[in-house]
Amino acid sequence: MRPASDMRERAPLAARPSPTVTYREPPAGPLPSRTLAAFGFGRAARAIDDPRWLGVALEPLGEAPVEVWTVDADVTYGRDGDLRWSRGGGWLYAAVECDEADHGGPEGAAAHAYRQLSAFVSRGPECHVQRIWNYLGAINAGAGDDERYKLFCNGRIAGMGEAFAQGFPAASAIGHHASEGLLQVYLLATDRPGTRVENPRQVSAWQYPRQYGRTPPSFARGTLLPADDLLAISGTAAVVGHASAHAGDLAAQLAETRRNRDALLANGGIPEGFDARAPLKAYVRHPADAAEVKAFADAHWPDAPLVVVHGDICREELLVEIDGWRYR
Ligand code: 3EB
Repeated sequence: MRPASDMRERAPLAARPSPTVTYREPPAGPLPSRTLAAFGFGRAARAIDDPRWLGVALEPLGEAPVEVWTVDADVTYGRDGDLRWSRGGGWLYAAVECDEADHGGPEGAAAHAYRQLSAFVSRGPECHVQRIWNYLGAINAGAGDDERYKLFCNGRIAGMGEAFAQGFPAASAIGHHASEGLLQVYLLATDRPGTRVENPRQVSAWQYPRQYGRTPPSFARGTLLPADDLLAISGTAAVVGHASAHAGDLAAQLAETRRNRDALLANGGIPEGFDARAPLKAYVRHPADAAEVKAFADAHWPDAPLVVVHGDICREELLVEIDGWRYR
């Protein structure tokens, strides 16, 4: 329950505009004061000693820009154990990086990361988590309920706690090829609730049947941010109903993914298509497929900035997943 005073304060205030998300040349100097977070991709990315910087453990396939989140306010930031945070203009970025070896494996590490993030988010005004990213190694290793992704899902729900009691955020969960025990989780939260958007073509992930693991994945297909100006789009793949479609067929998976993305926009009341302000990220299981993925994106979303990275999708038969943002 939120205290009544909070409700009174919130009602007359308009939600503040969403951060801008852009792909840019790597910054030459320190991060600007209105940068909420900045992400480099892969081993070659320059490390910046700033809590707002995260070196994402996914190798770029082709161009390697830096992803920058900018808010319309000065940003404060700091560290708290293995958590890093920044806040400004009603927005909060928080990230945890940890080693599974310190937490007994993928389940314990996910529980640890989510507990840290939940506790931190619950302490401040920006307590509404809108979007979260998860990168773990060897995501498809292990059989049946012991597949590492499924263990991650068990730990994620265990650690979520109160901060996620109002519903799950939009999310991506991707396998990296850096050191196997590394878990990276980072989020965007804000001081007003957003609106979850599901996809009528897909069973909501938290309602997936038992065959996908003991714990259904805890994410929403998308979140419309509080100012109603931006849809955060979860990792989207060729899942129809709850089943994977077109196992092993990249072209068909891409077409199905596009239908899913279009259906999500339509259901969220967002104009169709992905324009120059709609940064997209494609996670590709086989680096040799990157060119076809890029050609598909160029054909259908020619204006949308695209980063392609080497990342494994959480179901072994899926070859590609695409997430991103769509400003109204
Ligand atoms: C799917 O639709 C594909 O576990 O957080 C997509 C986005 C997927 C997020 C997650 C998983 C997650 O089920 C997989």
